[in-house]
Amino acid sequence: MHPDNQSASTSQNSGGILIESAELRVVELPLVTPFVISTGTMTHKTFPLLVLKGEGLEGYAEAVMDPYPDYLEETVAGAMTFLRDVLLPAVIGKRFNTPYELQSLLAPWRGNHMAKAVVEMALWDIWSKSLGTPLKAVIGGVGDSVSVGVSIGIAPIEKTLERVAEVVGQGYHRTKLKIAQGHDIALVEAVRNKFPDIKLTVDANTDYGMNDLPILQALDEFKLDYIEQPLAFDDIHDHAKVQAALKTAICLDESIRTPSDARKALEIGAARVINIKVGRVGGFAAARAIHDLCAAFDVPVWCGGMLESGIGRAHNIHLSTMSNFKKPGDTSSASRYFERDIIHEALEVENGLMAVPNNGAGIGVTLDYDYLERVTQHKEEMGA
Ligand code: OSB
Ligand code: MG
Repeated sequence: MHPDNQSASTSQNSGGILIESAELRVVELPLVTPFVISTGTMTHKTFPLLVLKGEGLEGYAEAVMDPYPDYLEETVAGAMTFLRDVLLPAVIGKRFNTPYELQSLLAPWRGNHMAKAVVEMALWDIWSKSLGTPLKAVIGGVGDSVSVGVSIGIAPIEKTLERVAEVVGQGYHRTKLKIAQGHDIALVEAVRNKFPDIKLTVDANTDYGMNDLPILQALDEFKLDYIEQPLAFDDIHDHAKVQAALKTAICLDESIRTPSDARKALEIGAARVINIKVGRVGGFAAARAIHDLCAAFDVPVWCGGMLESGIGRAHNIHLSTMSNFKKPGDTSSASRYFERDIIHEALEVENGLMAVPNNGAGIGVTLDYDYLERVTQHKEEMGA
């Protein structure tokens, strides 16, 4: 068990990891196909990438905010400022006996869970490397592979049917359809008619309101495993009303940014499934707390994705090895998104299973610095 939160020590005692310097980049990778959800279209994946360095080791993480606030409020530019001016100076030169010691340095700052997460996740990576241990072992996960599904972006019905046939043929364990106003009942009906037995879910990315209850009740007839985030990103309360009106489980994504959000949602019955994105909730400490809370409420969780490169994908896969990740996660093959990834290892799914990367300790993948340089838009070094 972890010790209580304490201020990070700068003393030179052995044990733990001394963070000596950091490298912060903005990376942009072209997507193989544009990804369309109710809030907009992505053609590129643009993200802050952080390398923490110390004692000859490197810890990696990527942040999941978008350039503009369309999924949640954080932005890449805001995160870069907060990381450069505040969070990284607080971390560089400090020794961490456990990643939990970071919490007291993050606590004074409001929100910005995605920016906090990138520091926290890189610290877990370098810390588990300092122990010579895979990340999954230090977060309490087990197993060599995790169950995976696919998230299918918004497209015409015929195109969607082709995509579903493809991913079902590839053996993915669950198919999630992105829905939006005007792209919902007929789409789900067509997919369900053609694939009567697949594990099927929908994700509205907040496109509906309480007035749309009839649409959600129509979707209730298609044996969906869950309906993800139908209502506003900052709403928990009304999701409880919708959940009470449906047989199908509601799954919350955007609305859960903290363990306290999860507790409130569980207490009022706003969701019967929760999507945990470690990059959305502020890191592994919060992800583990939400995971455990959900288990106590007998609510299964699954690992969401944000079209991450191999670095974020590796973190997500390790997270998914924890026991209450009982539903397939969105850690599908990297090649579905990117022609070329920024890591050396290929993260590819076989028969619906993604192997937990194990090329060394920590997240078990290695940065391809040659390619990374080519896709880096901006780079700064601190403390070197
Ligand atoms: O809601 O899960 C979401 C991608 C961008 C923004 C939000 C979401 C998604 C996905 C993609 O569903 C999942 C993936 O990484 O494959
Ligand atoms: Mg979602």
